[in-house]
Amino acid sequence: MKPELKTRHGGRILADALAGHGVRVAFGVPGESFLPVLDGLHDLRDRLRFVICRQEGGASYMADAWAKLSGEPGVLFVTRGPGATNGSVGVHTAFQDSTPMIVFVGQVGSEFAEREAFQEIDYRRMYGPLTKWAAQIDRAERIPEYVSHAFHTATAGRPGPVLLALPEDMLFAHAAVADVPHYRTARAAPSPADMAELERLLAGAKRPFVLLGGGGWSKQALAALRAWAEANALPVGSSFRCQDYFDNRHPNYAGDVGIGINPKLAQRVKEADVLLVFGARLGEMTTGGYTLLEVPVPKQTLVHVHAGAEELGRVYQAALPINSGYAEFVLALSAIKIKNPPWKNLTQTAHDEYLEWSKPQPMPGALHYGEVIAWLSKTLPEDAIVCNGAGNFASWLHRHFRYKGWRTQLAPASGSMGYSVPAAVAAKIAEPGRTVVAIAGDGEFLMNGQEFATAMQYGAAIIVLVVNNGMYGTIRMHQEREYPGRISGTELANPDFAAYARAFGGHGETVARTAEFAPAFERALASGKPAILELRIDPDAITPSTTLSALRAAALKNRGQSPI
Ligand SMILES: Cc1ncc(C[n+]2csc(CCOP(=O)(O)OP(=O)(O)O)c2C)c(N)n1
Ligand SMILES: [Mg+2]
Repeated sequence: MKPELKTRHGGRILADALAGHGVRVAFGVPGESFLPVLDGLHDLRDRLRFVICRQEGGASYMADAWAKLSGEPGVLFVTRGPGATNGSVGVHTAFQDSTPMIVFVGQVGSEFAEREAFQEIDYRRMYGPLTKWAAQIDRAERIPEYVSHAFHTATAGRPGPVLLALPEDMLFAHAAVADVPHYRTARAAPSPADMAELERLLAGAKRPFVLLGGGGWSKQALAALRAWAEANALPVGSSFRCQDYFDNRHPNYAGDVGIGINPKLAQRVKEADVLLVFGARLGEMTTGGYTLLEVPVPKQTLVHVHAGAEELGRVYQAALPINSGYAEFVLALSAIKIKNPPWKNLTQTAHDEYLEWSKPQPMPGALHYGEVIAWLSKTLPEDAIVCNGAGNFASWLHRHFRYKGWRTQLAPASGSMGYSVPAAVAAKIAEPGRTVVAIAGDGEFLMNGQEFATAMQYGAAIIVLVVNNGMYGTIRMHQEREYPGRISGTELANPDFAAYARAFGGHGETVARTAEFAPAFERALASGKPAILELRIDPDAITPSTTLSALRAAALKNRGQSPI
């Protein structure tokens, strides 16, 4: 049967194309550059929700968080020039985090192209290094083809963002075109020879270690992986900000291989004889700055499984590189069972060491933030989603919170600030029945605190914890190590965060003592509104295990000076 040709303007063709690929939610900030798209979305408003944000940076993080949670590409609309520049932070995050995303950006009409017309940018050049593919649709009748190409590229191999620029005259133009069916992503699978070699390497191992991470996993694939790790008594670690890939309470869980790694775990990874890396890229944060594995040929026998062929051998030469999708890989893996593995006790020790490491340590001040995280870990429902961006406040969360299931963590492996609030808004819109908590620093929060208005607008009752130490603490920590006592560019004067919440119509409270936290959290939940709890912590408490004053004293001692 011949596909039906329908005459529509470009904006409607685009909206229909998105709906055809299963898009239910898009994020963005409107611009006059894409009015026909807004018009097309108006026709589809019962099927495709356009979530309007307050800043494109927030919108782009929402698209990333939505994609992480749903497994489908996040869709973002931004206007030309200023919208495109504001939105870049979430696109970079999606690139580093291997998150599928499709970005649509307005473009000047072709009649003005290349004059540096109002807000004109060449997006192919600007977004070239931040995307898997950046292109421009010049003819309305080719929209279905470009959009289909975009979905296939964003989801293929190592997932990532793609960008399509939309010249204004192209969107206004009418064309008679047919819609295309839903995209279908091809996945590589391991060969029987790959799997036989993996089995042989594992059978000869004494101290193997499994490291999980990367984009493109699913709940089902991880459940099968877990069953396999159990059957083979293997210790499993997660890469940076992928801590929800393996239930942290599971006796095989060994901890996260990221920033602030447990030194015993770092040693374990270094001393592993066979290192089974499934999905992680082995980036700077996961390799302790490329020290846990030697570049380019690691001492460990490296089995590196990745969905993107170009990631194999990028830094490390694996003894056995396998290019495969994870569902396909885990299916083949389940046939491998080592009898009486000699490493059983090591697996148990690894978990015991994780439990010991994740216990809160003493900390100065009346509000013990580590105890707060431990309380949340015990009290929140198992499927609660916890979102965070970059900052030292996150190290308590990563260390003391036990992530219990797939996609209970939304956090940027790109180490980007400002992610927590927009990610939480997107998560609550995606999954209104789940408890969603954003954990932010005082610096991190105000990078996208304006999206609290989006939470209000869509009734997304998130709970934001603002961990206030009055500074860009992470940078201050590095400063005290490198230039002790010379505070420069790291102090912050903050607003009353509880009053900020109330100004938007939300629930706001300030917490200054450990015992005040649980009742305040319960009140925030009971309010049914988006809420902010400001946690006033002692600024000296800079990480879960050290203080600023101790760092300064140590740095001065190293330089042969005494503390001032
Ligand atoms: C978008 C962005 N800008 C700057 C940085 C550099 N940076 C990393 S952490 C940090 C400070 C975070 O401050 P805050 O949120 O208050 O957390 P704290 O470290 O004080 O706990 C900065 C400026 C970054 N990672 N991302
Ligand atoms: Mg701070």
